[in-house]
Amino acid sequence: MAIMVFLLALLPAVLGSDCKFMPFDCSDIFSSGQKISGIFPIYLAGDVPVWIYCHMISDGKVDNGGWTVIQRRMDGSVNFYQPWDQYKRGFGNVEGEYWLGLENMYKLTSNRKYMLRVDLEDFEGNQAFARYSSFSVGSEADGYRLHVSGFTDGGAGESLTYHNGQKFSTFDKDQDSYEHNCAKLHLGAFWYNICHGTNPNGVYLWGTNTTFFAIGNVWRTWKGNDVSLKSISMKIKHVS
Ligand SMILES: [Ca+2]
Repeated sequence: MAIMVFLLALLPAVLGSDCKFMPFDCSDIFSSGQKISGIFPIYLAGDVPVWIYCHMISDGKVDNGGWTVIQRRMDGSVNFYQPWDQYKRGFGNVEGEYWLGLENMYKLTSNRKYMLRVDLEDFEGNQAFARYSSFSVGSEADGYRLHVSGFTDGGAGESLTYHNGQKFSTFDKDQDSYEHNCAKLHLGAFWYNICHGTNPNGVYLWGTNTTFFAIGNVWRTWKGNDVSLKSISMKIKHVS
């Protein structure tokens, strides 16, 4: 009898730990049956949740699945001209604009293989995307170096491979390949080279602006260096 009571008392704890759904990314959430985009917790280390926006696509094709949104601009509500520490840890609002954080990107992509999709929209309502079959971010010790390859054109053209192999740079941590500071010149933070083909974390300029060179959240091969986009979001999906 005593053993029975003991086992019954233990049951909730056992069930609790066994049954608690702790998805690592939006692919897990999609696989669990959640097919509607929205905000969900993921667990990158232990039982501390990281809240994230999942973009769910059910097309039965290559994009089918849950996409973990690592960066999102949509209304200019968040200041993306932030220092290294913020880009490392992440900032913004999961309901709207945010940067997931380089350390979280490293945790994700060092554990699983991912593809990347970048969705773009201009202020006229035109949409395009670019997809890359491989995406990962290196460790902090390696400057959170970008590894991206395998481009497929969704109408946006190819503006990101120029950044492959670059370390991440912010205005207070210049790791670009230029003699000057790309983050300061282009008012953003990115895997700058000399300096960029796209500037997703640049200034939200509400469309065309030619006053300063390429400071907006631009994607050069789609709308050029002067047209800041209405929305740009970077999202990754587990490749099984
Ligand atoms: Ca430099």
